Amino acid sequence: MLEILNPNLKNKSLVLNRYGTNNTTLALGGAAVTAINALLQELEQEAGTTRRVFECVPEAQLGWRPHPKSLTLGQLALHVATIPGVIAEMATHSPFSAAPIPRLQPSSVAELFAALDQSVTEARKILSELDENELGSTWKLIDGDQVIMAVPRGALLRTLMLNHWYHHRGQLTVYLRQVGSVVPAIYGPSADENPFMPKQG
Ligand code: NI
Repeated sequence: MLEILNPNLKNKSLVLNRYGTNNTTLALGGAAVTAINALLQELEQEAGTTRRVFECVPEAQLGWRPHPKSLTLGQLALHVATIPGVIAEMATHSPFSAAPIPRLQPSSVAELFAALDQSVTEARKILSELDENELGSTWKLIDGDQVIMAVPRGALLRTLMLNHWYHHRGQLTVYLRQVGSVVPAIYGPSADENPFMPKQG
């Protein structure tokens, strides 16, 4: 996050190479897929995993928070639910004016699933309509006449729509452990779930 705030860092050129207009296809097993299709596939896969994490959210604990400075379990889960749609939508507006993020408290787990479905539908639609060349164009976040962030649109989608989504989902699993719920396997086994071990008996 800090790296992409500074447009002078070397890292920026790596991002540009990856999403630049001259190199937007990735060869995978002989078949060329576009960078947008790669983002779309990842979105679908991770939406499924996020639903599994939401299945472990206990409704009675939505107001729990680990520290006075932290979001509640419900606020954090709702943030996770809305990230793909909100960031994809932001990517369609440049310059985008910075505004405080509302921290809404959901009253049910059903609300989380509904918000996630809506958010993923929105992100899917925006990505599907995006021109591959637009991934390399610069997206700017501004506060008045100050530029806070300037990155290629593809980098915004990679870091803020996806990586930032996983960051908060990982944080959410720590909350789940702390409230005594089940922690699902995500990229590897958890103490409660190990899909990689053969079933016994
Ligand atoms: Ni966040």
